[in-house]
Amino acid sequence: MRITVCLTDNNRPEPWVEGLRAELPQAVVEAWTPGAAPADHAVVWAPPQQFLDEQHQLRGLFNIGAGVDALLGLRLPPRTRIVRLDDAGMSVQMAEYVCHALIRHFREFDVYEAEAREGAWSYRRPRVRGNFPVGIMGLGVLGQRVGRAIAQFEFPVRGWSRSPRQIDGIRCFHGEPGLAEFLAASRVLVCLLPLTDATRGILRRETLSRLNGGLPGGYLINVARGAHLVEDDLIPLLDSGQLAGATLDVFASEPLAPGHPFWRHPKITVTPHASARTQREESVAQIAAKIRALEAGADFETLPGVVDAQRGY
Ligand code: NDP
Ligand code: OXD
Repeated sequence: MRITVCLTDNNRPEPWVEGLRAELPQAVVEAWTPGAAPADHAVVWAPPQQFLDEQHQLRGLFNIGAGVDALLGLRLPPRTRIVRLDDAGMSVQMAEYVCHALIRHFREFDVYEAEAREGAWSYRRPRVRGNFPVGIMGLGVLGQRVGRAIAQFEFPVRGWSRSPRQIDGIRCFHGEPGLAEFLAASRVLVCLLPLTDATRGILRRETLSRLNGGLPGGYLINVARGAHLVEDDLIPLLDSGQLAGATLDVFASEPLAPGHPFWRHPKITVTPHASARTQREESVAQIAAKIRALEAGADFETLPGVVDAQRGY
């Protein structure tokens, strides 16, 4: 069995090659170079089209992230199946990030930080958490973990998915018909959707204005993909007060350009696509276990994280 590793965006292939060699000693594992021998499986992040054109015999294309939008934009060999990371240490990080952003906003720690810098000793009036229902778009591996973490802080939690879901502690909505009600019932909106044709641009003036029953004071946390947000719609909503603020980890173009208005807007907090980083050791172990199962005769459909290319996630 041959495994090739092709990573872009500053991800070094060497540690992945070493890790996979240690986990799968019977396999030939190499970093991809143009013209390399065809492999049975590949471990990738945003590979170039040339890679897929050359590697026409691939069975498994193992993505070292959860989102596969970059892969679905490419022409894949006909029998290749995409397998994404299934949590692999990301959901707990996502829960930390979202809880931090939510609590920082709810408890007004950003205001305290600014006042402390001025040497000001002043209290904010306590807010009522029942008035801050949190809506999570996407109730998959990450969305459910985030929902559980938020519920521990006793915020009301709502969730929205494509198909109906029943999850303890989360009031669930689904599909297009459930979207308006979900948004109206949420004040803080967390986006944890995959980027697909159906979800691109879903965070826009019309949807964001529905938060909090249409009243001012909604808050956006986008940790999914930049293209979920119509960037030009956000600043007018913040400047008019319809939205109280936004924490953004992902952007239409990354890295965020130096002059982009999001950097300096007082109601926007920017982080550099850092909410949930791939944990290499855990991910190598997960991918190796899936390759072992396939080589032992398992069907792709039995593996967690196999992508349905039609659905787009
Ligand atoms: P999952 O595939 O486990 O979950 C996706 C969820 O989105 C499901 O609940 C699904 O609904 C729902 N969904 C998909 N399409 C629609 C739609 N059209 N309408 C309503 N709901 C929809 O994904 P993960 O939780 O593992 O990851 C989510 C995303 O998070 C990734 O795709 C990636 O883009 C992003 N991410 C960002 C990171 C970062 O560092 N910023 C790190 C990791 C991931 P259903 O339950 O019905 O299938
Ligand atoms: C992912 C990411 O999809 O890091 O895993 O964005």
